[in-house]
Formats: sequence, C-alpha cells, structure tokens
Amino acid sequence: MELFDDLDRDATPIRLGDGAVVLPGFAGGEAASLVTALLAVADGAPFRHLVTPGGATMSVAMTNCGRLGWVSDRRGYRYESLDPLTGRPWPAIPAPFLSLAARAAAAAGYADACPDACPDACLVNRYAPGARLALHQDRDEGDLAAPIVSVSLGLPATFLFGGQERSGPVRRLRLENGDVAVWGGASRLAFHGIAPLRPGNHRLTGPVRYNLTFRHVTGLP
Ligand code: MD3
Ligand code: FE
Repeated sequence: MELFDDLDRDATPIRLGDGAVVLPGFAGGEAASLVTALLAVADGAPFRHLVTPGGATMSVAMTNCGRLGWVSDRRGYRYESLDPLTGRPWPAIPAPFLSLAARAAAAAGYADACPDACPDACLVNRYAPGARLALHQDRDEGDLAAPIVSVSLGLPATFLFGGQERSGPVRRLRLENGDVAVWGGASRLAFHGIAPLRPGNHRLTGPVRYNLTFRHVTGLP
C-alpha cells in the first residue's frame, strides 16, 4: 500500500535539458482541486478524440480552456477560439490553474510572464489505458519564446524526452500525480511523447491520467 502516496515526493528539480525542468510533486497538494476544476471545464467542452491531418484518430482524448484551444482535423493542426464541437468559446482557464502555472514557471526560473505573455491556451489531455502520444514538437504556438508548463494528474505515465531531432536518443522518465514540467529556452522545441498508459486505478482520477499544458499562443511579432 502506498501510505504516503505522492504528497511526500522530493521536490528537488530534475533538469532535463537547457531550459527544461521537472518539479516532482510540485502540485501534489492541490491535485484534488485541479481535478475538480478540470471536470468542470469538461462539462462545458467535452473530451473528444481529434483526427490528425493524416486521418488517424488520436488515442488521447482532448479538450481545452482559455481564449484559444488546440484542435486537429483533416485540414491541419491549429488554435481556434471557438470549440468546433459546441460552437461556443472554450471555458475560461480556472483561476487555480493560472496560479499554479505562474508559481511553477517562477520555481523553474522563468520570470513572471503576465501580463505580457500569460497562458492564453490550456490543452487538457486524458489518457485511458493504451493511450499514447507519439514523439512530436509543440510548434503551433505563435510565441515560441514563452515556456510551456505541464501538470500530470492521476495515473503515472512514462514521458519520452528526445532532442531537437526526431531520430535522436530518447530519455524515459516517470511522471506521477502532481508532477509539473516546465520547458522553454533551448528545450522549447524538443521532441517528446508519452508511452502507452498502463492500466491502473488512482484515488483522484480512477482509471485515467490527465495532463494540463499551459501555452502562450498569441505573441505580437
Ligand atoms: C516537452 N503532453 O499536450 S507534457 C502535449 O503528458 C504533450 O500529455 C504530454 O506533449 C502529456 O503536447 C507531455 C510534458 C512535458 C514535459 C517536459 C518537456 C513536455 C516536454 C520537456 C521538453 C519538451
Ligand atoms: Fe507536446
């Protein structure tokens, strides 16, 4: 039995690369309220399996909150201000999400992004057993200078961290409930992915893993 679960995880930052850091358990104490807020977001903008430009249906279910949301369909990847499923704006980013993103960026050494480069998009991923994210770069944001903050909730996953080229070596790292990653600078365009989720049960999320990623999309050129 995991008596202390994730609240006692050592929060010593793990440096993955230039500008990329994992903060183990950084959000452990607020994970339950983050999950509650996430489920409220999904009430207004339901999880859905997007289709890639190549015609494949993604195994990860996604939704968004914020002024902009990431979408994919046969026409390509992009950010949209209206949810194509509901025709409505995406739900606002909950205040506890924004607070956590700002504290994590600061703890990782990034100066306060607001009000110039506050996150204006939050992609919410849901992994059921077997769901995976193939190696990719996050490059659809107009602002590639701002770091991305990610929060893992629920079941653990194996994170794949590569380099600037798809074919390079890949480091594997376990991401657990409450772990936060921040990546910017030279690591902003690093290839990364998630290995197929192993089945399990988590007290906060049941049979799934969630991941939040906070992005600044609209940069003035
Ligand atoms: C990238 N999400 O939504 S974020 C995505 O767990 C996405 O759902 C993954 O990739 C997920 O686009 C992973 C975690 C992460 C952590 C450290 C990184 C991504 C990173 C360091 C460099 C580049
Ligand atoms: Fe990504």
